[in-house]
Amino acid sequence: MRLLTLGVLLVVVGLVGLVGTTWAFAALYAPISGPGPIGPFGGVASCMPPALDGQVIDVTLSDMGGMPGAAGMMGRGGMMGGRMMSVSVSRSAVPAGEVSLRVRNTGMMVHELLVLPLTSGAPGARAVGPDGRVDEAGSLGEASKSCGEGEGDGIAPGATSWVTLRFAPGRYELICNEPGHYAMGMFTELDVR
Ligand SMILES: [Cu+2]
Repeated sequence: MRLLTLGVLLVVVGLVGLVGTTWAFAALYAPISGPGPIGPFGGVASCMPPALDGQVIDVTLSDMGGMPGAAGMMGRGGMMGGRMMSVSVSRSAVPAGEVSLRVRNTGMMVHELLVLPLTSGAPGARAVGPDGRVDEAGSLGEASKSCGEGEGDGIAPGATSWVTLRFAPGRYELICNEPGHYAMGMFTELDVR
Protein backbone atom coordinates (compact mmCIF):
# COMPACT_ATOMS: atom_id res chain seq x y z
CA MET A 1 0.00 0.00 0.00
CA ARG A 2 2.76 2.43 0.94
CA LEU A 3 4.75 1.47 -2.10
CA LEU A 4 1.77 2.12 -4.32
CA THR A 5 1.26 5.56 -2.75
CA LEU A 6 4.93 6.34 -3.21
CA GLY A 7 4.74 5.18 -6.84
CA VAL A 8 1.76 7.40 -7.58
CA LEU A 9 3.49 10.30 -5.88
CA LEU A 10 6.62 9.81 -7.96
CA VAL A 11 4.62 9.70 -11.19
CA VAL A 12 2.79 12.90 -10.24
CA VAL A 13 6.02 14.66 -9.32
CA GLY A 14 7.58 13.45 -12.55
CA LEU A 15 4.70 14.75 -14.67
CA VAL A 16 4.66 18.12 -12.94
CA GLY A 17 8.40 18.39 -13.45
CA LEU A 18 8.15 17.47 -17.12
CA VAL A 19 5.32 19.91 -17.81
CA GLY A 20 7.07 22.64 -15.86
CA THR A 21 10.32 22.17 -17.72
CA THR A 22 8.64 22.09 -21.12
CA TRP A 23 6.65 25.19 -20.28
CA ALA A 24 9.71 27.07 -19.06
CA PHE A 25 11.66 26.01 -22.14
CA ALA A 26 8.86 27.11 -24.46
CA ALA A 27 8.50 30.42 -22.64
CA LEU A 28 12.23 31.02 -22.96
CA TYR A 29 12.57 30.22 -26.62
CA ALA A 30 9.20 31.06 -28.12
CA PRO A 31 10.00 34.76 -28.70
CA ILE A 32 13.21 33.93 -30.53
CA SER A 33 12.76 30.95 -32.79
CA GLY A 34 10.38 29.18 -35.08
CA PRO A 35 7.05 30.18 -36.58
CA GLY A 36 3.88 30.16 -34.57
CA PRO A 37 4.57 29.90 -30.85
CA ILE A 38 3.36 32.81 -28.79
CA GLY A 39 4.91 32.43 -25.39
CA PRO A 40 3.63 31.06 -22.14
CA PHE A 41 -0.05 31.99 -22.15
CA GLY A 42 -1.34 30.86 -25.50
CA GLY A 43 -1.37 27.94 -27.84
CA VAL A 44 0.39 27.76 -31.16
CA ALA A 45 -2.85 27.10 -32.98
CA SER A 46 -4.56 30.23 -31.67
CA CYS A 47 -1.80 32.40 -33.10
CA MET A 48 -1.63 30.98 -36.59
CA PRO A 49 -2.98 33.56 -39.01
CA PRO A 50 -5.57 32.26 -41.47
CA ALA A 51 -4.81 32.23 -45.20
CA LEU A 52 -4.53 35.91 -46.07
CA ASP A 53 -5.66 37.69 -49.21
CA GLY A 54 -3.49 39.47 -51.75
CA GLN A 55 0.26 39.90 -51.58
CA VAL A 56 1.50 38.70 -48.21
CA ILE A 57 4.35 40.48 -46.46
CA ASP A 58 5.91 39.06 -43.33
CA VAL A 59 6.79 41.83 -40.93
CA THR A 60 9.07 41.24 -37.94
CA LEU A 61 9.09 43.53 -34.93
CA SER A 62 12.12 43.20 -32.72
CA ASP A 63 13.92 44.75 -29.81
CA MET A 64 17.17 44.03 -28.05
CA GLY A 65 15.48 41.62 -25.67
CA GLY A 66 14.51 39.34 -28.51
CA MET A 67 17.94 39.03 -30.04
CA PRO A 68 20.13 36.13 -29.04
CA GLY A 69 23.28 37.44 -27.40
CA ALA A 70 21.80 40.89 -26.95
CA ALA A 71 23.67 41.49 -23.71
CA GLY A 72 27.00 40.71 -25.38
CA MET A 73 26.21 43.03 -28.26
CA MET A 74 25.39 45.83 -25.87
CA GLY A 75 28.63 45.14 -24.02
CA ARG A 76 30.58 45.74 -27.20
CA GLY A 77 28.65 48.92 -27.77
CA GLY A 78 27.31 47.74 -31.09
CA MET A 79 23.77 47.07 -32.23
CA MET A 80 22.39 45.74 -35.47
CA GLY A 81 22.22 48.65 -37.87
CA GLY A 82 22.70 51.01 -34.96
CA ARG A 83 19.12 50.46 -33.87
CA MET A 84 17.81 49.24 -30.57
CA MET A 85 14.51 48.23 -32.11
CA SER A 86 13.45 47.48 -35.65
CA VAL A 87 10.72 46.72 -38.16
CA SER A 88 11.79 44.44 -40.98
CA VAL A 89 9.84 43.18 -43.97
CA SER A 90 10.09 40.13 -46.20
CA ARG A 91 9.43 42.36 -49.23
CA SER A 92 9.96 46.10 -49.40
CA ALA A 93 8.07 46.58 -52.68
CA VAL A 94 4.77 45.14 -53.88
CA PRO A 95 2.30 45.77 -56.71
CA ALA A 96 -0.67 47.98 -55.86
CA GLY A 97 -3.84 46.31 -54.63
CA GLU A 98 -4.63 44.06 -51.76
CA VAL A 99 -1.73 43.47 -49.39
CA SER A 100 -1.76 41.45 -46.19
CA LEU A 101 0.72 42.15 -43.44
CA ARG A 102 1.55 39.23 -41.19
CA VAL A 103 3.23 40.85 -38.22
CA ARG A 104 5.23 38.88 -35.68
CA ASN A 105 6.65 40.33 -32.51
CA THR A 106 9.95 38.56 -31.83
CA GLY A 107 10.97 41.01 -29.12
CA MET A 108 10.43 41.07 -25.39
CA MET A 109 8.21 44.15 -25.34
CA VAL A 110 4.73 44.87 -26.65
CA HIS A 111 4.80 46.34 -30.16
CA GLU A 112 2.33 47.27 -32.88
CA LEU A 113 2.40 47.99 -36.60
CA LEU A 114 0.88 51.04 -38.23
CA VAL A 115 0.81 51.92 -41.91
CA LEU A 116 1.30 55.59 -42.73
CA PRO A 117 1.74 57.29 -46.10
CA LEU A 118 5.25 58.57 -46.68
CA THR A 119 4.74 61.77 -48.58
CA SER A 120 8.28 63.08 -48.55
CA GLY A 121 11.70 62.44 -47.19
CA ALA A 122 13.20 59.35 -45.69
CA PRO A 123 11.48 56.94 -43.32
CA GLY A 124 12.23 57.69 -39.68
CA ALA A 125 12.01 61.45 -40.14
CA ARG A 126 8.60 62.09 -38.56
CA ALA A 127 8.32 64.50 -35.67
CA VAL A 128 8.08 62.70 -32.35
CA GLY A 129 5.79 64.32 -29.79
CA PRO A 130 6.44 64.80 -26.07
CA ASP A 131 4.64 61.50 -25.49
CA GLY A 132 7.20 59.70 -27.61
CA ARG A 133 4.72 59.02 -30.39
CA VAL A 134 4.22 60.31 -33.92
CA ASP A 135 1.06 61.71 -35.48
CA GLU A 136 -1.10 58.87 -36.81
CA ALA A 137 -3.15 61.06 -39.15
CA GLY A 138 -3.73 59.42 -42.51
CA SER A 139 -3.07 55.92 -41.19
CA LEU A 140 -4.24 53.20 -43.56
CA GLY A 141 -4.64 50.70 -40.80
CA GLU A 142 -2.83 48.70 -38.18
CA ALA A 143 -2.04 45.27 -36.86
CA SER A 144 -1.94 45.54 -33.09
CA LYS A 145 -3.98 42.63 -31.80
CA SER A 146 -2.23 39.63 -30.27
CA CYS A 147 -3.21 36.59 -32.30
CA GLY A 148 -5.85 38.56 -34.13
CA GLU A 149 -6.68 40.82 -37.04
CA GLY A 150 -6.43 44.59 -37.07
CA GLU A 151 -6.57 46.96 -34.16
CA GLY A 152 -5.99 45.86 -30.58
CA ASP A 153 -4.03 46.61 -27.44
CA GLY A 154 -0.64 45.78 -28.90
CA ILE A 155 1.10 42.59 -29.97
CA ALA A 156 2.46 40.58 -27.05
CA PRO A 157 5.98 39.18 -27.26
CA GLY A 158 5.97 36.10 -29.45
CA ALA A 159 2.50 36.79 -30.84
CA THR A 160 1.38 37.53 -34.38
CA SER A 161 -1.19 40.02 -35.68
CA TRP A 162 -2.37 40.53 -39.22
CA VAL A 163 -4.28 42.97 -41.38
CA THR A 164 -5.30 43.16 -45.03
CA LEU A 165 -5.29 46.59 -46.66
CA ARG A 166 -5.77 48.01 -50.12
CA PHE A 167 -2.77 50.02 -51.27
CA ALA A 168 -2.63 52.65 -53.99
CA PRO A 169 0.76 53.17 -55.64
CA GLY A 170 3.07 55.24 -53.47
CA ARG A 171 5.52 55.20 -50.62
CA TYR A 172 4.46 54.03 -47.18
CA GLU A 173 6.08 53.78 -43.81
CA LEU A 174 5.46 50.86 -41.47
CA ILE A 175 6.01 51.92 -37.90
CA CYS A 176 5.55 50.97 -34.26
CA ASN A 177 4.01 53.83 -32.33
CA GLU A 178 4.44 52.54 -28.82
CA PRO A 179 5.98 55.45 -26.86
CA GLY A 180 9.61 55.95 -27.82
CA HIS A 181 9.79 53.05 -30.27
CA TYR A 182 9.76 55.09 -33.48
CA ALA A 183 12.69 57.16 -32.24
CA MET A 184 14.51 53.93 -31.39
CA GLY A 185 14.28 52.68 -34.94
CA MET A 186 10.89 51.01 -35.38
CA PHE A 187 10.14 52.07 -38.95
CA THR A 188 10.73 50.85 -42.45
CA GLU A 189 9.63 51.86 -45.93
CA LEU A 190 7.24 49.93 -48.14
CA ASP A 191 6.95 50.90 -51.80
CA VAL A 192 3.79 50.12 -53.71
CA ARG A 193 3.95 50.31 -57.50
CU1 LIG B 1 7.50 48.89 -30.70
